[in-house]
Amino acid sequence: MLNQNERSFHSKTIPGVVLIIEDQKTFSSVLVTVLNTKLTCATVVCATLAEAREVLARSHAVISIAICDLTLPDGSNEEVIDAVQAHGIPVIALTGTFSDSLRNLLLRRGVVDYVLKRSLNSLEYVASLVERVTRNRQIKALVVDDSESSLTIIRHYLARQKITAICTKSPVDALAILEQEKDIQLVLSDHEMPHMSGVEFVTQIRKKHRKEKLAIIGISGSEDKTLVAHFLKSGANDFIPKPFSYEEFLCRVTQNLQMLDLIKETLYVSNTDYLTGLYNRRYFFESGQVLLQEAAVANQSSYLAVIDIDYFKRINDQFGHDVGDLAISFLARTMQTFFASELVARIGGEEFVILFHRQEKNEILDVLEQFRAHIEQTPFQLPGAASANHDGRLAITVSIGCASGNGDLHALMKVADLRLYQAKKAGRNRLVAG
Ligand code: GH3
Ligand code: MG
Repeated sequence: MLNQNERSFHSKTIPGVVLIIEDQKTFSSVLVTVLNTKLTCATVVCATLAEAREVLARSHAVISIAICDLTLPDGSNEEVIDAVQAHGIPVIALTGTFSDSLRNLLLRRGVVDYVLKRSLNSLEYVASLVERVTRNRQIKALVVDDSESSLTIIRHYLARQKITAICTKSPVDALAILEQEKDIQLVLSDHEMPHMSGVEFVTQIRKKHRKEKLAIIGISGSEDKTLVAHFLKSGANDFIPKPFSYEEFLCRVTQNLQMLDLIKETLYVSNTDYLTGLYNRRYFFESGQVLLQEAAVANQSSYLAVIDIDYFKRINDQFGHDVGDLAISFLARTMQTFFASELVARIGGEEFVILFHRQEKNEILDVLEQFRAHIEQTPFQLPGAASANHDGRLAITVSIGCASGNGDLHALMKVADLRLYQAKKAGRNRLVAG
């Protein structure tokens, strides 16, 4: 089931402010446009180092990342980078020219990445980097390597990308860490290690953790040409040969994390109702059936409630479709509050369901009755001012059918639907539970 993090995941909002230090006005305004097309973010543009220093002194606490041109009228490469990094702010360096010595300097200085100011493509790359680094602040990686120097380099490279790393020399300890730290999304593993090889380590992980949720990258300096295939066949998502450059490491890690994001986004879109953010019909029937079968195996009955707004068509007719949508959203929010630990879904226009995890019948009927009364007594705010027709607020009522059963969700649904129909027929705004 999707958790709250996953539900709010699709947002492309960058928290804080993106600082752009760039003296060419045309370039900075195109950059701001590209950032705003791809992301929702606040930007501040400074044309000189002096201006940037002022902004940093005043507002460093809210600046989440800086994009720095390296050729400013009043400062050298290193001065620009130092001024920003002094506040612990990650730097993406922009450069018009490129040389090995500049690359070495930038990497020594610990920038997240450097980008050649060439085309629109490079600006889009900057936008994707800003998004990646922002998301990386939530990413936890597990690094396993028996070599202290490798661990140090990888930890350092991950820190540059704002990824938190948990490092260990022992794959056995790493498996235990994975059990404890449920939010690890990336594993980087060496191959030749005492007690367990990297390939064996990956095999062990894949017994419990799917590729779509946890990315594993094998890392090795072995001459064995078949090792890459071994890693991938055991369930690794990718492989980086040692020795590797920072740029290669960054690209591989980014690509793998982006793949996880893409899968998460796709899952979110296919399982969620767009208007309310609740689960949709498809998700409800798929995961509801599993929950019901699990309950049946444990010899427990399951309870299902079907909720439908009364005379909803009249709201649409009288106030318009938009107000109808507001009523649906209001009901969905209230359901999320009342039934936070249950499976709640919108399965039709104004029809909602709750599959209860709890077992106690009286408790379930009590909370459903409280919910019905709360909806009746809590008008929601209409947009615009009050008019002769209404006082600016609108109350709705709901009818509820509730049923219990074992194993078959469709059969349970049929009974709950029948009871909903009985609630409607008996005058609406009531609960019928058989
Ligand atoms: P009852 O009390 O018997 O449930 O009557 P009702 O008017 O609520 O039910 P009916 O089935 O007659 O009408 C439901 C209406 O809901 C018809 C449809 O146009 C509207 N509807 C369905 N989906 C949406 C939606 O997403 N937004 C809005 N605003 N209206 C919707
Ligand atoms: Mg209705």
